[in-house]
Amino acid sequence: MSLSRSQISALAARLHEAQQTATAIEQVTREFPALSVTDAYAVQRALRQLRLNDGQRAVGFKAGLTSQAKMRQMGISEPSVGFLTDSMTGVEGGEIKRDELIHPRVECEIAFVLRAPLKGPGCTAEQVLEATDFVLPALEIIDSRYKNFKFDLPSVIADNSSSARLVSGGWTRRPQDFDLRTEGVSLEKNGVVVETGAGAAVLGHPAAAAAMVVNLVGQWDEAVPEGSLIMSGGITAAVAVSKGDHLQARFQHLGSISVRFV
Ligand code: OOG
Ligand code: MG
Repeated sequence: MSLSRSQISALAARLHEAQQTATAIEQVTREFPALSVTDAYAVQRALRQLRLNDGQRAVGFKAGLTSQAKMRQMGISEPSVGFLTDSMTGVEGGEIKRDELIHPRVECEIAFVLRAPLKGPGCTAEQVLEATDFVLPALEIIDSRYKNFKFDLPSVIADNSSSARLVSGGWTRRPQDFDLRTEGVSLEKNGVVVETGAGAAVLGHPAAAAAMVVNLVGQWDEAVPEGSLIMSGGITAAVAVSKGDHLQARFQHLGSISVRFV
């Protein structure tokens, strides 16, 4: 680790404030060019602690940058992980306040809900499927706290992989009952299809992306608890949204979910 405890706390506090005030800041690697991925996850965990201290409840984890569409869009070729809290969850068919966010974007994901805890290293896609209670469709609303939505890998990890909001709904299904790899999805913005994709976009299988999450979290000796939500990463590229926009994802076997920005 190249950063001291107090530097890690200071960076976490800066990112926490940027999120709370919806104000874009410089990438953290501007000031700390040597910031490693390990340092960045230490900042992310300190940020999680700040949010838990504020009374938020941890609800799970998300994979970031698991699809080619996302890697190409962001210019980063390595996946990341972020934490999720209850304050990030929105209501299916509900509204999201645009002004609480800096420059929101929306992407389609498949989410897993665990009925048994999982711990890495060595977690496999098969183990994820076995430990899954059900899968459900989700829209993730990401919002980088960095100016111009631009970042390198350590910076985006410190910023909790751009996590901002998520909306899940549609139908809950057992992952054994259909093929998650060929599960198709289309994303409409104001009635126009703007993105399409299928489950295999995320590391070949959404369960492989979820296993990656478990293994990364396992690196700091943490298990993913029973009942956790694991978001397996954007299948499609993320779409920028403005006030008034209506976003709807239609999944082949998982139903549809929508959200409106107000
Ligand atoms: C980083 C977060 C990526 C995903 O699903 O790939 C992400 C970003 O693109 O801002 O959530
Ligand atoms: Mg995502």
